[in-house]
Amino acid sequence: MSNLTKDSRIYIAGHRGMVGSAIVRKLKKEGYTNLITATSSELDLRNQADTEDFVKTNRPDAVIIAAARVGGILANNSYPWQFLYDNLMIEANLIKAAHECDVNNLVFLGSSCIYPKEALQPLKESYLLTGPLERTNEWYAIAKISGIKMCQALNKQYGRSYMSLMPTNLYGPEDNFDLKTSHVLPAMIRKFHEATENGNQTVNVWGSGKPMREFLHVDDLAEATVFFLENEIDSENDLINIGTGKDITIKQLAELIQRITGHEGEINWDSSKPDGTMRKLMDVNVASELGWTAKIKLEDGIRETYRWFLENVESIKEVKMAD
Ligand code: GFB
Repeated sequence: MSNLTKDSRIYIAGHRGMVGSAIVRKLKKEGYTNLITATSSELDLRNQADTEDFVKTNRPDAVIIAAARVGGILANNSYPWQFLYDNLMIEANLIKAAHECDVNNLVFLGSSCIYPKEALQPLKESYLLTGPLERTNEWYAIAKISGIKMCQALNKQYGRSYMSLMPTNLYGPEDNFDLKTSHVLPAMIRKFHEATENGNQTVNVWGSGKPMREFLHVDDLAEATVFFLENEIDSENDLINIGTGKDITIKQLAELIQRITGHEGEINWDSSKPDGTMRKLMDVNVASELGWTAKIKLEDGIRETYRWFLENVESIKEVKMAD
């Protein structure tokens, strides 16, 4: 990556989602003036011809792939076809169009669920494809692994330097707060908030509370994306983990959010819902050796996200899939 100037043309695919909108905010803050975006009604990234036309017409100098079909454990488990097909098509169309239009800079965003379920912890980049995946999200994981491999194939065969960044579980403003499709952190913010409003009702949360998760504020990911876009990275590092290197149990997360929202009732664990993988802590040494580390502390990030939730509580959409 490199040779970008503040007037370089940067296409952010998925700019309305939590990740894409954070990247747009960060790029604007850094003074980039030529940002290219399209909503899903203007451009369906699953359509190859339309995606190629869009990239050809707009001639970006850089492409950031933040567009994806995303969701929490239940959505992943319930919609295997959409999570596999939509993500494969979005990535294949964008990566191919970028290559054919001779776009030099490309960042592909994935997820920590690409690593094997039983891999050693913390998860190093080199553990990719060393064992079976977690069943609740193997469809999404296989699509994201394919995106990494598409970038690596172009790097190997055509000398591209397309980069894949793998963030851990993300949260922040613009997250999906729909209780059926969301991830745990926004779901808990909403559940504890609503239970508190309704006289400290019991809060139902899923699984055993024992799994451990690492949480990264989306503004940290946006900073990492811009950092790796701007800095020339050795071709050996075309897959980089982006996380905090620290995790907590789901039970600890529930207690933290309970405290932040001021809830004074009981917590009930619904064991009919899946736990998913027991642990997926990122090894973040490669990113930190290259000069980037996460800055936002979990409690500060949750407080800020809760403020955003309160400001937007009326308009929070029922179902929000990234576009
Ligand atoms: O965040 P989450 O949905 O996804 O769930 P994953 C994390 C853990 O929180 C699981 C528990 O053990 C859930 O059972 N949990 C407790 C809850 N209460 C709730 C709740 O109210 N809602 C939700 N959603 N969970 C996803 C993958 O896995 O993480 C994706 O499915 C992707 O592919 C994403 O990798 C980052 O962390 O298990």
